[in-house]
Order: sequence, then structure tokens, then C-alpha cells
Amino acid sequence: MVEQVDLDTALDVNQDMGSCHQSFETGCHNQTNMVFTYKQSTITHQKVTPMHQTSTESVEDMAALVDLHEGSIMHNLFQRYQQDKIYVKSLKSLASWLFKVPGQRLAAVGSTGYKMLLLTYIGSIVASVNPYKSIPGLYDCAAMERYSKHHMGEIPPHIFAVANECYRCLWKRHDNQCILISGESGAGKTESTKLILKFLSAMSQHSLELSCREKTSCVEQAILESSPIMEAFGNAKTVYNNNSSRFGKFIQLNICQKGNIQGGRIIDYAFYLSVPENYHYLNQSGCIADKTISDKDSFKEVITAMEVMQFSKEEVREVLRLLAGILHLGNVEFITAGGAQVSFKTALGRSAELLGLDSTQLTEALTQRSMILRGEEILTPLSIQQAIDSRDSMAMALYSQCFAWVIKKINSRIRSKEDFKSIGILDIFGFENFEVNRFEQFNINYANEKLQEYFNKHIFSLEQLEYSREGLIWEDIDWTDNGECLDLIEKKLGLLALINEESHFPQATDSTLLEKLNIQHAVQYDVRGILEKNRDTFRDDLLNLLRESSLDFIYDLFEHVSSRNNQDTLKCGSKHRKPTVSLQFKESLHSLMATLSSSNPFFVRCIKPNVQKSSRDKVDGMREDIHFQKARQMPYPSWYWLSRMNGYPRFSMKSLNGHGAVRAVVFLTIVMNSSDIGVGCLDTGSMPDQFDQTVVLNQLRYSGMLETVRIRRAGFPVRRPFQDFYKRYKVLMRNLTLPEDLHEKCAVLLRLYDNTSTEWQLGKNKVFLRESLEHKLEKQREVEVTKAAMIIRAHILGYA
Ligand code: AD9
Ligand code: MG
Repeated sequence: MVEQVDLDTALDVNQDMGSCHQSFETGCHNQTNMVFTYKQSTITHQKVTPMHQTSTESVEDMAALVDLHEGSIMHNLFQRYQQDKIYVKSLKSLASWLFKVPGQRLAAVGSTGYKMLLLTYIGSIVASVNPYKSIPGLYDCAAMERYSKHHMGEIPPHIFAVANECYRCLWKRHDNQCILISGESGAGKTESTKLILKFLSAMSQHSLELSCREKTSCVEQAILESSPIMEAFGNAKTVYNNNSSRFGKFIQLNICQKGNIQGGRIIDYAFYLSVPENYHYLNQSGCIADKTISDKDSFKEVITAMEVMQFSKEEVREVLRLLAGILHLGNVEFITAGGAQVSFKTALGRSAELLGLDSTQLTEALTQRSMILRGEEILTPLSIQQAIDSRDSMAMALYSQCFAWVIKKINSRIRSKEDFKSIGILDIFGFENFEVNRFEQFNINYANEKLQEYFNKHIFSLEQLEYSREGLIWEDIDWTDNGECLDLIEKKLGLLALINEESHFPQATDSTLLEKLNIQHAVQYDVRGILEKNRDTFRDDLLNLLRESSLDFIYDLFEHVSSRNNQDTLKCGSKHRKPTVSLQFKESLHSLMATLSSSNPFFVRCIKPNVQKSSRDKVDGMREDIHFQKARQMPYPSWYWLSRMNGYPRFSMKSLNGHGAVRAVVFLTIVMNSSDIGVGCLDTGSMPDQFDQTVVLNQLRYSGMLETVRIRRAGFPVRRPFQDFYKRYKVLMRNLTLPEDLHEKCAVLLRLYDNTSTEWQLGKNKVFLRESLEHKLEKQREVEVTKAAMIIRAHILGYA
């Protein structure tokens, strides 16, 4: 039993396994630097089958995998990742048939509050694994050229292929398109966004007429240049990503009939952008320098970009001055002497000067609170903590107003009148799970759940709804619905409602909020600071001070900022309340979803291979020398599937994937709850640490990748109304005896091609086909049409 031997070798941990079964105990095993937990299960050899060839060799299209389960999908990603092929797609070229049946794809459904357009056909889904290094030639001009000339599916999957298909769809379908990029923090969303912009700008320039080349190429350049500016202001280093977006953006490119970009719009979904621990007060971050980033070059890039974006020299100077003012403000410290007193006057003086404020007034505003009560000014001294809070809230207000101004400025530069159609690209902040998760993570993760809901709706609900509406025989594919999670956040008495309710009680504190949340739900977020951040209170006296700045720039930033909800307005009725941060966030998410719902979606799923942000290259030497000698000699890959193993527990074993300590890593997983239950035992001895199975598998699981591939494969992506089908393939039915009924006519032809009817089904109004059958029909049709053309030609020439 050759397979068993390999399986044993691969596992290399349980020497006393029987010859015809393999057993594991529950517990913890530690042998030669290898620690893992495992559970008992028995795998009889009859159930072990060698993996299919499609799994030993990698495939571009995951729907082509014969063994389809988490393990095989993961192994496929891994194999491609090893060869620097970071893209895979999860379905065959849908786009090529998308356009063949225009006008059939819209149906209206009104279940979600707003009326949603229901797209029966969905665009492509491409997954990418972050290589954390630049891959030569992957994104150069030649690659752009190549992808611009091919349909999706004709050449290997690529982010450019998505951009290209999306661009083509604009004309073929005549509706707005959007590309939704999702993935955890650091998975590569922002990089993908920039690559899409790069490709679309190049496409736009290709389709230009010479006369207008100069003018519009500026718009394209301006759109490209918006990235470094926005990243400079809106990104920060976190443990997950050195260049982590702290704001979500939706870039809308307006495309004219001729095909070039006329302009665009950037909508920022940023509300908590300037949280001090993430941003300024740079010395607190514990990381001033980053080897991967050259501050000097980045600075130059931003300044150049601002120039291209037509920020005047004066404006650039003012922005920099404001930033310096914030940094000095952050250095202001306090001591107690009755109330808080400023201890470090130099910082305060510099800050006041840079911000155009009177230093005495600034000192007063930071150390005491002024309120007007019955026409009289009441001054209350602040404690040290309150003084620090007022300093921070002032810095935050300055930063966020400045960021809003930058976005406004960029938009005014790239704005156009709404043209023919648009392509929207959504790049949000990815899912985050730190040791302590606060209000920011709550909002970030809420946005990610919302995007996942949109994905689920399109890939699973709508697709299966269409099958049931058409009466197809179809076994529903189970998928993980995140509805409950969203209900927990959004519904009555949900987290948002409770947080907002508590934010409106002036006396409420983090503890009262915690109590309330715990009574209703058990949640794993740190409540500290939630109420303050949600109320976004900015004292009126601080606002008034900033409006007294001698600098027009600062005055303008705050001119239209409405008075925040101080204690008095909190007491007013709900009508006058300023909406809380989370309410604004929810509303902007819902309006974003409404925009997305009226566009044709493409999905990019970014996956990160490890949490150390490292590339494959970095460990090769070490791996070779020390740890993986043995693994390299093994017959590779030792990878087996168990079929139909219902009832076995799901478990996975993974070594503590430390640096260097691991001799061989064993990955074993049993997939439950599906008909093709399998166990994949992958000898990962030759797998670099950089492809961390647990990290990848986790992402595949919660993004519903397995179910996505399954539905794509089981589904019938080609669908044509009976009349259309008959018209197109009548030429193949010439010698057949056909019944009267149109429905039956189609069936006769289809049975001829596939008697078992696995590749087709008849719905109430349409014929549903798998792509392979459509290809056969098309090929035969071509033969028949050519024959017919020859006969006609012969007639004309008088040979017949
Ligand atoms: V967050 O949610 O904003 O924290 P993103 O946006 O998903 O996150 P980002 O695009 O910023 O992640 O990628 C993180 C880093 O991975 C980048 O700074 C690059 O160093 C690296 N990366 C990502 N994609 C690629 C790629 N296609 N090629 C090379 C890449 N490097
Ligand atoms: Mg990002």
C-alpha cells in the first residue's frame, strides 16, 4: 500500500500506526522541535485515494480542480504561489458569455429596504496571494498590452484581466461597473486598486484621439497621483501592514463614450482617521523608521503628486505647516498645579505660531473649559487627563479637516460631469483583529462584514434564486451566511443601537455601556473610549479658538464646521442631535451598498500568505540548509484525499510555526459538512514558512472561497431564452425530427450532445448550460455555418 507509506512519512509523527489505518489521539505532541495538538480519528485505507492530477499540477481556474475541497484549493494556491503565480480565478471565463445575451439580466427585488437591482449574471472572481515582493514583469507595459488584448480566461488570471474585462463590460452591457476588493489588513487591496487604476489609465489613453490626448492624459495622471497623497495622509503603520489604509475609499472613474476617463471622484469613508495612537505623536508609535520605506523618496513623491494635482506652492506649504503645528501640539505636556498647567512652553509656543493662534488663548483653551451659561462665561479648570484629551481632540480635528480638504481638492481636480458610465473601485480597510480591539476595529470589521454580505448576496443568494425561479433541479449549496453577525450589529437592540443610545446619555460612561452590552450580547471588543469616539465631541470653545486663527487656511478649514454636541445639545431632543460617528458610518456604508447594487460587480479576493509580511524569497536559504533537507528527499507531494467521511471531526494540525524551529510542518485537515469530505495531508516540509497554512485557510474559510468555487462549478453559467437558443442552433437541428414545442425542440438537440443531461437543464424560460457544452455547440455550429457558406458559394459559382 504505497499510499499509506507516503502518508506515514509525511506525518512523520506517529510511528505506531497500523498498516491499514491511521490514528491520532487527542492531545499535544512534542517531538524534535515540533509541537502540535491533534485529535483522535481513524482513517481506513479504503478511503484513501490518490490525489487527482489537477491537484498535483496547479490549475489557473479553481473550478477545474477535480478534487474540490479546502485542502485542494489551498494546495493549488500554494503551488502557484511558489512559482510566483499569485493570481487564480474561481470560475471559467464568465465574461465571454456575459455579453452574448444582452438584456436578460435584470430583475427587481425589494427585500432589503432599498430597491435593489438583481444581477443574474455575475462577473468574475479573482483571488490573489500577496507576494510581499515585486515580481519582475508582472505589471509592466508589456503585461498591460497583453491583457488589454485578451478576454478573461484566454491568458493566465491577473488583476489586469479583471480591469480589462470590467472596462469592456462597460460597452457591452451599458451599465456601470464596480470592482470590489476585499481581504484582511495587509492582503493587498490598496496595491490592487493602484494596479487597476494604472491599467485603466493606460486603456484610457489608448482610446484617445490625438487631438485631445494632452488634455485628458492629465486627468489620468491626476487620478494616479491621488494615491501617494491619500496614502501620505490616510495610511499608517500597524502590526499587520506597514502602509495600512485608515480610511476606505471608493474611486469612481467617469468614462466617456469614446472610452477614455473624463474624470473621477473619490469618496472617503473616514471618520476616525486621526486617532492619536495610530498617527501623529510619532514617537509613541515605537517605529519611526521602516526599512521598507524611504521617507525621503515618499516625501518627494507626495510633493510632486501635489504639484501635478495643482495644489499651489502656497497650499502645499500651508498643509505642511499645519502638520508641523499638530506635531508640536502633541508635545505639549501638563502638570498639576490646582488644575492642569502647560509644562513645556516651547512646544506650545511653536504650535500656536504654526497654527496662527494666540499662545495665551491656546494655553487657556487646553487647560480650562469655557461654557456660556445664561449669558455668562463659566470657566472650569481641567484635570491633567482632561487637558490631554483636549489637546488630542484639537489635533484630531485639525488633521481630519485637513484630510477632508485634501480629498476635496483632489476631487475638484479630477471631477467631470457624469459621463457615459462609470467604473467604481472599492478599497476599504481590511479586517483587523489585534490583541485589543477598539471602536476603530469595530467599524472596520463592520464595513468588511457589509462587503461580505454583498458578495454572498451576489454569489450565492441571487444565483440560487434564479435556479429556483426557473424551476431547475438544483441542490442548494450551503454557504456561511453572515446575516446573524450583521443583525448583531445593525438590528434593533444590536450593538450600534446600544452604543448610540448610550452616547446620547450625558452621564453614560464606558462602564455603563459595557454593562448594557453584556446584558444583551457577549462581545469581544474593548469598550474603552467608545462613547467619546462615537460622540465625537469637540468643544465649542476649542472650535471658536481655531476659527480665530490668523491663518486663512486654518480659518477656512473650520468655517463650516458645525457646533458639536456639548452638554447642552445633548440634552436637546433627538432632532437637534448631531449624528454619532457610528451612525454616520452606517449611513455611508448603506449608501455605498446602494451605489454598488446598481453596478455590475467584479470581485478581487486578496489573501495574505503570512502575518510576518514576508516574501517567499526570504527564507529559501535557511530552509535549504537547516530544516528541510529531509523533506526535500521525500516523494512530493504526499497528499491524499479521503472521500465521504461524514461524521469525522474537523481538525487541523499545525506546528507552532516559529522561525527556524520547525523541522517539518504537517498540515492535516478533514473537511466536514460537504458531500466530498476529504482529508488532505500535505507534506509541508518543502513549504516555506511564508505560506502559513492556518493563516491562508482561515481566510479561505471566512471568505467562503470553497463554496464560491463549488457553486461556480456546479452552476450553469450559460443561460439563454428558448427562442434565442433555438435561433442560434437551428442550423444543428436540420436533420432531426423535431416536435412542435419550442421547449422540446431545444431538448432534442441537447440530448443529442449530452444524453445524461448533466451539462444542461431546461428552466421555465431558459436553457441553462455548462460552458463546456456551449463550447461544443459553438464549435459544431461554426462547422455547419462554414459548410453552408461553401454550398452557397458553390451555387453562386454554378458548381452545384
Ligand atoms: V489594509 O486593509 O489597508 O491595512 P491592504 O490595502 O489590503 O491592507 P496593501 O495593498 O497596503 O494591503 O498591501 C500591503 C503590502 O503588501 C504592500 O505595501 C506591498 O508591500 C505588499 N503587496 C501587496 N500586493 C502586492 C503585489 N501585488 N505585489 C507586490 C504587494 N507586493
Ligand atoms: Mg489598504
